[in-house]
Amino acid sequence: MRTRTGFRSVLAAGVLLAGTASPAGAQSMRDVQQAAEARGLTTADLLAAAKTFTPTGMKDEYIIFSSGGHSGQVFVIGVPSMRLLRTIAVFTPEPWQGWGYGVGEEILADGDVNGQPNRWGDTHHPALSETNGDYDGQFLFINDKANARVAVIDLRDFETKQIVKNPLIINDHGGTFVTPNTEYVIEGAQYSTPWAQEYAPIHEYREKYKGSVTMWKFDREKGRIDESQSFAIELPPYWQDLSDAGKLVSDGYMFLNSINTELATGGIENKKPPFEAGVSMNATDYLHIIDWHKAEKVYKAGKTMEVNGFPVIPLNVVIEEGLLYLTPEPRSPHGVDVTPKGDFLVVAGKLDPHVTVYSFAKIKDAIANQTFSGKDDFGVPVLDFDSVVEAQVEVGLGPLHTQFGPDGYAYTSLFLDSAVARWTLGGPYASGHSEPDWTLVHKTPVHYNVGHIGAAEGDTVSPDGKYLVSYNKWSVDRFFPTGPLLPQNFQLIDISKQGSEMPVIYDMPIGVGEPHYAQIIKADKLDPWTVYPEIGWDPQTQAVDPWAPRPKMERVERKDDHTVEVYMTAVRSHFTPEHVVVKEGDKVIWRITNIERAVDATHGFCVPQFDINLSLEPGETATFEFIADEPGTYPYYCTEFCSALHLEMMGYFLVEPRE
Ligand code: CUK
Ligand code: CUA
Repeated sequence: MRTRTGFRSVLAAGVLLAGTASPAGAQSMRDVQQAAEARGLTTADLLAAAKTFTPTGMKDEYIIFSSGGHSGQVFVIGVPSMRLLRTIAVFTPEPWQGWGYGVGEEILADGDVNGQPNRWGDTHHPALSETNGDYDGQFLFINDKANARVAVIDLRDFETKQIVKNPLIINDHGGTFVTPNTEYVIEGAQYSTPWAQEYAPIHEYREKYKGSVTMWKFDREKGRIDESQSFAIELPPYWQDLSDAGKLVSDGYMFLNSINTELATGGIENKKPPFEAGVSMNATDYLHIIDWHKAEKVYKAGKTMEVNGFPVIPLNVVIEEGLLYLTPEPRSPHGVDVTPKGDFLVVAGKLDPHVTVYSFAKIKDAIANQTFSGKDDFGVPVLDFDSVVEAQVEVGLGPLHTQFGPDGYAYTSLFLDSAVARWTLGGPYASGHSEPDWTLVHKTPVHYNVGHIGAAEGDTVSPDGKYLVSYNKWSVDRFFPTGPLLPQNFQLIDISKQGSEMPVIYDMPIGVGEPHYAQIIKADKLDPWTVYPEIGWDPQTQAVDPWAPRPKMERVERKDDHTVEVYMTAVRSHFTPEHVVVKEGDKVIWRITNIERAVDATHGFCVPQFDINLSLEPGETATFEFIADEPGTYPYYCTEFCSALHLEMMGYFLVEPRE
């Protein structure tokens, strides 16, 4: 709340500073004072502005890659300015980038679901590629929860290169996450269904419905997921949820939390417990502990079954080979996050005010000594809870997700409290901070209902601290009300100081999607191209296209009675050729190269009626095809205001009627 004290403290600070400055300095201090007073700003506000205001030309220190929720896209945001720099079109066509209107259609079509186009996605968990457990800035992966798809984005040009549809499952949620050297992109399932979209009545849930996690092999050389080297692991029909890969001491393992170990099947309309009650009936669900190094060996030894053409390690083999152990997780668990050294796993129970911290060393001991409290209904050994838990830390209501700082602090989002908790990790982390081990240190209120949080490099082996972003679900009263649909609110929190100083320093309304997780990478780890490496570059293959039109080779070429090829170049401020004449019903194969080498000299290209709309970045070549089935006279033109004579950058596409 703003009070008059705020104004007075601005005045006091101003007077203090003015007293020590030169006359010109004193005048500008008075200007600052006046401007602050006129807008009702406190000294805390001025300090926050000084930490975040980014004058023209100054670059951001960190870059956020945020999921876009059911917008199906990824957002790129600078920190600390909190400016939206770009959207990356992924599962959803996007006209500004020319994604899905002549270009990108084949990649989008690879994500078709049994031949049915689904031109949107529900993106939740972006994962940056890692080398030795640290972001390397090369690739970004993201899931689509709605249709269990995974996309690969190349960070040289921030464009989607591949979409793979999981052949086994309908939804995913426990992904994407990568192993420490990006050997695999992990995709945990969510709502159990029979394999491969088969029908089975709900009363056959226990027998026919499946849980799973899919290990997509990543080929870094090719920059693509290699489906032929990928496999899945069958799990009990729980709803596997968020997952994380082990690192350093826990490398070779992965951890998935789960809900609905009750096997609830809903049916409120038939007086059955509704899902929300049925799924939270038990006091605990199961953390899944999976040895993926061993699973990879089992897969390579061929101990798999084929489901819909995809290799799956069946649950009986999973158990026999000791690939999977469970251990209880309290009260509707949501996140599981591995600490930077890989030695602890933090699980938050949405209905438990504590986070539960598991020790990886204790888990290994319990597995070696078979310290089981029993088996689950499907025969999977359950590690004794007390034998593997290191600590339970009371943090507040509705804990969801945890991130880490460099100084032994952990941060947990509190959905119900609308706050971010700072607490201390124990053991080897104790030296980094002055508080006792495993203690809540501070809570910063956020606005409102935080889901995920992201700290700078906060889930790597070496977190940076400094900044944390609270990805809040609701903004309520924070911004001008844009009708009943309000933006979400990303709040930047300064975590550079220890103890209880952890202020919110910026609010960013995010009115383009409903993000879930986001990762924050140091900007200098990214090295994107400013123009494509050579003229005639095809971003879909990341290589020069031998067919790319070049200057002096522009032409319209009739191949046969029903096929015409167009070779076109674009440069400020003309397309060559400027007349393209075809006959009604012709198949038109149109190639176009932007031959510019200047940074940011992007040309757009559209052909009305035929739904063609491209963005051609400097050096880029694109090929699209369509049937000229509507005779007429169509101006094609450049859609990017590229030059003083941009409006003249056009031509006529003439479709002659056939007799
Ligand atoms: S989930 Cu959205 S707040 Cu999909 Cu990662 Cu937890
Ligand atoms: Cu090219 Cu406008």
